[in-house]
Amino acid sequence: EKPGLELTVVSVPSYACQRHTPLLHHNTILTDALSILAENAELSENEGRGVAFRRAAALLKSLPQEVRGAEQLRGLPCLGEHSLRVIKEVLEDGVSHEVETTTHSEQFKAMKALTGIFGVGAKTADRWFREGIHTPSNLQRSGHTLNRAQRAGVCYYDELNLPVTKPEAVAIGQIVERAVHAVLPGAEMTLIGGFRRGKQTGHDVDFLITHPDEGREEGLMPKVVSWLEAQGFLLYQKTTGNSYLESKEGPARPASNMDRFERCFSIFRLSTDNEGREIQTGREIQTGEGPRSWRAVRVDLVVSPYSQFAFALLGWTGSKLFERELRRWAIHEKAMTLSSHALYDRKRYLRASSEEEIFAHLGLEYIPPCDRNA
Ligand code: TTP
Ligand code: MN
Ligand code: MN
Ligand code: MN
Repeated sequence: EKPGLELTVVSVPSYACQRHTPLLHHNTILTDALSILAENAELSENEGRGVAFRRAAALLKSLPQEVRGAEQLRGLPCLGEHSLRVIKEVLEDGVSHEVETTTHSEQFKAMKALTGIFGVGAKTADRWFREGIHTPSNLQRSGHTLNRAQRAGVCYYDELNLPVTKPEAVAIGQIVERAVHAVLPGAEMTLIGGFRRGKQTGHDVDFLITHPDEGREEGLMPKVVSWLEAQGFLLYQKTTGNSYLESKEGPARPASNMDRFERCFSIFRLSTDNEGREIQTGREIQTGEGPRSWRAVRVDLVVSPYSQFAFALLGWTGSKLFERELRRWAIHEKAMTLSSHALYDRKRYLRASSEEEIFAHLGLEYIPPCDRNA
């Protein structure tokens, strides 16, 4: 055996929520390949296959060293037959034939382009693809009736596919904070999603809003939205009222993984120069009519009651795979149910006022947000 190829890992736990997964890791070439296959499976609505590739990629992201040979993978969990085959191919040849074929396939390219439109999911995109629609411009020419979200999605297509930078996220945060404080003094706002995990860019910016006096947060979203609209900050918004039931035994267990918080999916109009009160983000948007001094940014807002805040924070920080693994750990290893609202040990509601307490209830080591990049 060649020296120096031995990984210094003795054993790696099999759930992503048991591991530290930093943003920057040592196996990007392998995880990029597996992510393409995961994405393709998800776009083909093959969820199980998608999760298998995501789990394999997450395992590699958590390793302390670069994998140089397949022999180093012996005894590691989460690597299915298919993922192992792809990994070996990339290690030996530098590329995987399946990944190359996928990236160049007309269907994959079209599905990515179409689901890249805000308001378009895999089902709709697939229907359009079968009709010969492969791009947003094909769609515009097709004469299909689009809903309000999709019309905004097509209108701001290029900008919404431009990564949101950290300074832009900070600038949006300042606007949301002003809105929240203007309509409800004492309300608290927290950055969640990828930016809370330390990402330097994102596809959107996510915020969680709450108030220390339980009940004061009720009906907060429409007020925040009205304030933002009056100030001209919103290009699009869709607000959904909360739909959870609560009793003295705690919040009801949601039937699905979708949570039931009051929320708003929106598109912000963010100034990119110093004319507005927002900070300079140093970016000029090119349009058909020439440059302009603002850009469109996707923003998600969620409101939670104070008693559910820790669960909402944990549930909305991600990554999506980390969340899925937490719920899987809870059910399969602890016979508990975890949601963004609550944790139940069979019938018993387990209270928590911090993420640390939730990890403790679950019998897990605390993993900080920057290590949840599974
Ligand atoms: P996203 O904003 O989709 O993802 P992200 O912030 O991790 O990555 P990106 O930089 O691309 O934006 O979702 C953030 C978290 O919110 C994710 O962990 C899943 C959670 N979430 C819910 O719990 N319920 C929902 O309905 C949605 C849309 C997201
Ligand atoms: Mn080969
Ligand atoms: Mn996000
Ligand atoms: Mn989001």
